[in-house]
Amino acid sequence: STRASSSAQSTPDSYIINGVTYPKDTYSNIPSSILDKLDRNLHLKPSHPISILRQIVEDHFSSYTPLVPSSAIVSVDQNFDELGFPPDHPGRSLTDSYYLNNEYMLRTHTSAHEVESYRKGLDKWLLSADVYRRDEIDSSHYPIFHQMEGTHIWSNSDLHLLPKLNEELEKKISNYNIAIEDETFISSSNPFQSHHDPIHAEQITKHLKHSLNSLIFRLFGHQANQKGGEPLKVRWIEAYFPFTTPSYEVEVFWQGEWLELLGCGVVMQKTLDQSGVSDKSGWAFGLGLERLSMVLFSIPDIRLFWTSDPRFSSQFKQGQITTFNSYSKYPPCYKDMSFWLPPASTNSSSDQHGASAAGGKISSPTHMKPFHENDYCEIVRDVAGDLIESVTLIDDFTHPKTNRQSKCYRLNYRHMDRNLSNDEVNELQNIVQKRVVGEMGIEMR
Ligand code: FA5
Ligand code: MG
Repeated sequence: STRASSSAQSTPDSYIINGVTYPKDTYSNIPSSILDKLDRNLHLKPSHPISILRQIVEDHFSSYTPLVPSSAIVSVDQNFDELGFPPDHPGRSLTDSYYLNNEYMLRTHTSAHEVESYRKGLDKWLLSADVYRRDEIDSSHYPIFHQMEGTHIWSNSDLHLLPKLNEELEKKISNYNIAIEDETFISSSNPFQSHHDPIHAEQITKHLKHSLNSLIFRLFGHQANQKGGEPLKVRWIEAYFPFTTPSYEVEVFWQGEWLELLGCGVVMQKTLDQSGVSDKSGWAFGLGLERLSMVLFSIPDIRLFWTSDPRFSSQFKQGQITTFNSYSKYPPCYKDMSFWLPPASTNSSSDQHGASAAGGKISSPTHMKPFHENDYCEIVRDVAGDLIESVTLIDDFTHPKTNRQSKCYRLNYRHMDRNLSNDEVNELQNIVQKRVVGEMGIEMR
């Protein structure tokens, strides 16, 4: 069975996870659908596509120490404060992250483990883990996904070695049929750190780019070469993270769209200072394993990673990137839901830890909370579990006289392993309706 070996329970007063009690407070917002999936560890099941990619990345960076943190629970300090997230960063809000209470949360990214890993004295490591974010629902978004963090730091007295290392990497990466677009430059919005000698900072940035391009060649090179002619398009763009500068994101062009694979940058001195390694400098990246798997294995729906259907699991072999053959899906069934928002509601949405710090105040857990799509989606997901395939806004209307706002969402249900009956779907839809009316103060149209 794929069942977790851990135990997670929610009582009215507390969460009890692997024997540890976390008292609930006004922050507590983890539904049972998420608790049930803690410690499923897809990234550690040898022939699961998420794990196959983890192993290939570990094999590529073979001199880096692989790390696996023991629990998805981290302190708010580890996930945000230590990394320099400002107090009003939107990623901290209750609509975007899962909190046990005001002190502990489910990590939203593997960067939460940077400080403790540097503290171990490791200069080169890779860390893979499940991460949790409240999010919309569609074929590429799921509230749990997997990241891999990688980093390389050097004693400042060794930075003079970098030009030689960079030359070797440049030689290695010159033979692949991949077109890399990089028009990024250093500017006041994406600067070197002031205490770094710009010559050293430039060499670290080069080593970062060469190392990741070489990983991308390793992952995509075979496919790009096979296609004959058409090079795979990869681009580097400037980004912002509170814990790196300069910062970048890497995207690949896939099925007509640019798909973001990873965020990265030169590690902020503050992170290294807190880790007790002030005399070191280097780079770090955070890679989304689902995104990469969907592209490399041609997996069309992110929920497939969680299925126990052997038609899925039997297709993958350790060490191999193969094309997934979609098996026939059972038919979908959709139902629309129209409702009026509570008065004076505003929309908000944000993802991405790189998002600018502007705007999102921590939402207070009171009844007159503004409508947020993530809250809506979470109730839908809590009721329908993996039977919900997508939730799409199909109409957004403001009454010209009363100024009241209404929305219509299309809820698309589908069972992965059998047909769903109309009665079954109606029943789910009714439960969703009751819960959103009761919990979100909205009114059905
Ligand atoms: C981060 O999480 C940073 N911690 C990355 C980082 C690490 C930057 C080290 C600098 C240094 P971001 O939120 O952009 O950044 O997520 C990183 C990657 O995770 C994305 O590029 C994407 O591949 C993946 N990802 C993000 N959100 C989702 C999602 N909802 N579903 C699937 N994959 C996602
Ligand atoms: Mg991003």
